[in-house]
Amino acid sequence: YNAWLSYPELPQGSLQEQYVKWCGAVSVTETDDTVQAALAEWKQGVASMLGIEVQVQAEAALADTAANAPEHSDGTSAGHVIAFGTFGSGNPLINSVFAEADIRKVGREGFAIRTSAEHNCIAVGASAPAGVLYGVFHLLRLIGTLQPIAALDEAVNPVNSLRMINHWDNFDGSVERGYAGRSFFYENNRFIGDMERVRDYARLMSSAGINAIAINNVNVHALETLFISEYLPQVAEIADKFRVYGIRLFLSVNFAGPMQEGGVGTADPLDPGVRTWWQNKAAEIYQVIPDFGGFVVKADSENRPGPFTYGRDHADGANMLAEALEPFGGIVIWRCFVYNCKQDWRDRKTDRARAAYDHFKPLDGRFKDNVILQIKNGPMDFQVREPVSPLFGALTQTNQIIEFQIAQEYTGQQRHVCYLVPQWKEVLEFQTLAKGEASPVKRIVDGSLWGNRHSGIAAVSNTGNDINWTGHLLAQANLYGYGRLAWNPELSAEAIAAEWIALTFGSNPEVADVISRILLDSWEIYESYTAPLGVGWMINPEHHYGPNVDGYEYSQWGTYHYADNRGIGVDRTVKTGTGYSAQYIGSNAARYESLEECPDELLLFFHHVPYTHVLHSGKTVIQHIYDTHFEGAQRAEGLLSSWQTLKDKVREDLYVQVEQRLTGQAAHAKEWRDQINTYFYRKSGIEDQASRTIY
Ligand code: GCW
Repeated sequence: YNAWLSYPELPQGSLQEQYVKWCGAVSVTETDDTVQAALAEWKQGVASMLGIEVQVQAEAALADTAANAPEHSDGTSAGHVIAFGTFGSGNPLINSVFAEADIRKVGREGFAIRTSAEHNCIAVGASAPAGVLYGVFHLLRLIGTLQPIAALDEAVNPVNSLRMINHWDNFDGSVERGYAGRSFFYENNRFIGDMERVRDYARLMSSAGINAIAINNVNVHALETLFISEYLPQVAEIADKFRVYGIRLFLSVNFAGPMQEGGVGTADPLDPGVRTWWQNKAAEIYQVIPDFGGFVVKADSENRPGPFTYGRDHADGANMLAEALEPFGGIVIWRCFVYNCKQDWRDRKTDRARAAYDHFKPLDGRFKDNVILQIKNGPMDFQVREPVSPLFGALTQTNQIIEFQIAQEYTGQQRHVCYLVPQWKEVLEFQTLAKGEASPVKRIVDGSLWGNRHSGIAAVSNTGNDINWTGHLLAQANLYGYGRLAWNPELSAEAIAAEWIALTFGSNPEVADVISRILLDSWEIYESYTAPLGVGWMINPEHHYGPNVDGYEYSQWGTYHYADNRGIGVDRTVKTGTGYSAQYIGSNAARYESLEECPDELLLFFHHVPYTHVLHSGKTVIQHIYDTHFEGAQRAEGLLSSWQTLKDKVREDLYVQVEQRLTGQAAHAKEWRDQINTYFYRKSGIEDQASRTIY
C-alpha cells in the first residue's frame, strides 16, 4: 500500500552507519503544512529504514550544535543534524549554509542540498515549501537507494513545470480504462471521503514529483458536470489534501455545462451569456479553491460536446474558458485527441492519424496565453508502437504538453508487465527537426524550444482502489517512473527502474538484477507477441484486451490494417496513400515516405507491403511475424521463470502477486501467438521457415 514509500530496512554496513550518524537530529523551524508534511515523512522514513527516532531540535538547541559532540549509543551523533526549510525563513542553519549565489540557482519548485562540514549539517533549502518537500523526498531516496550523503552539493530543479496526472475516474466509481479496481475518490455517485487514502495518494505522487492532478474523467457525464457547482465543497476537500503536497487540483469540465445546468440555452463560446456563465463559475471555484489549477477539456471528440456545434473552432472554445480563468491564474488544458470516430471503413481517404494535425496546426498562434494543448504521444491512441505525433514540431506559437498513458489500455491492462518508461523516453528523444537537429520532443514539451509560458507532461493514471494501487505490482514502476521522467527526462529508464526496485524491494542486488531485466525487456516482449511492425489495433473491440486481428477492421473508428492474401499495412505515403507522412518535417517526412528507409518497427504504419517484403533485418514480413510471435511467447514464459528465481528473496505477498500475473501473461501470450500466426498463415498461405506449429 505504501508502494515506493514503504521504506524497507537498510542492510548493516558502512553506508548504513553513515546514515545513522547523520539522521539522529533534524532542525525544522517552520510550521507551514507542507514543511510539516516533509518532517513527518522524514521521521517515518528514517524510523523505518534506519530504526531510529529522529529528535526534532528546537531553535535554542541549534545554537550549541557542537562539532565534536559525543556519539550516542544508538550510533547517532549529537553533532550531526539535518536541516530543512525555505530560504530566509528563520532557520539559522539554512541561512548560514546557503549563500545568495546558491539561492539564485533554485527555482520555484526546486531545492538545494548540501553537506556542510563547517556546520556539521546536511541542509535542504528551497524557495517555497513544496521545494522543501521535494528535497526531503530526494534525501530519503538517496538513502533508500544506498547513495553516499557525506558530500552532497547540488541544486535540483524540475525540468518540466507541469507534471500532471489525469484520472479517468467516474462518479459512479468506475474508472474508464482502469485496471486496478475502482476509484478511490468516488463510489455510487458520491465522494467516498476517505481522506487518509487521498493523503497517501498525494504523498506518493508528490514523492515522484507530480504537481497537478485532474480528478475526474475527460468524458464528463451528467453528474460530474456538477463538480464545479453542487459538488464543489467535496472537491475542495480533496484540493486541501493535495495542496499540502504541492499538488494543484484540476477538473475535467463539460463544454455543454451552461446548457445542462440550465439558465443558458446554448454553449456557443461566442455567446455573451455563455461567457458570463463560465466567468461566474470560475469566480465561485476560486472562492473555495484559491489555487485551483484549471480545466481539462475533451471537446468535439468521441461524441463529447464542443464548439463545432455552433460553427466555432477549438480556439474559440478554449479561449472562452481561458478568459474566465485568467483573472485567477487558472489554465485551460485543451486536448487534441480529435478525430472522426464515425468513419466509413470503405473510405480509404480519411486517415485518423492525420486528424490532430489537420485540426490544430491551422490554429497555431490563435490560443490565449493560458491555454495549453494536450497532445497524445502518437497520432492514434497509445498503441504499443506508433510514430511520434507530428504536431510536435508543427505548433510553434502554442503552449503544449504531451499526454502519455500510464494505464496500460493497449499494453496488457496491468495483467501483463509492460514497463513503459523506455517507450516514453524514445518519444521524448525524437528529433522533430522543427528548429534543426536540436529539437527533440522533450525540448518542446519543457517549453525551452519555443519559450512557452506553460509546458510539461500529462499522463493518464493507472491507479485504483486496489491495495497496491496499480493491480499489477510491477505496474507501480510505470507510475513512479512517469513522475521521475516528468521531473527530469534525462534520467535513464534503467536508473528509474533501479530506484523503484530498491525503494520497493530493498537493496538485495540479486533481486534488483532480476526485476530490472524483467522491466527493461517487457515492452519489447509485449510488442513482439502482439501487433507487429507498428500496425497496431489487433485487439478486441471496446474493452481492448486480447487478440482479435479483425476486431476493428470494418469499424467506424478509423483503425485498420488492410490485411489480405497478398499483404498488409496502411499506405500513409504522399505518393500513393493518405499523405500523412508529409506532416513530418524534412528528413523525417522523407524517411517515413520511403519504403526503403522507413524503420522496420513502423513499416506497416506507413506502408502497405506484400508479406514477402524484406525488412532491414533481412527477414520477410511474414517470417518476422512468425518469429517474433514464437519468441515473444517464449520470452513471456521466461519472465515468469526469472521471477521464480526470487522465491524467498522478496516478501512473500509481493512474490505471490507478481507470480500470479506473470503466469497469466505467459499463458495469454500463447493465445496471442497462435491467433496472430494462424491468421496470417491462413491469409498468406506462406509456410514458416522453421516449420513450427501454426494452427
Ligand atoms: O484511448 C481512448 C480510450 C477512451 C478514452 C479516449 C480519450 C477517455 O479508449 O476510453 O476516453 O481514448 O483519450 O479521450
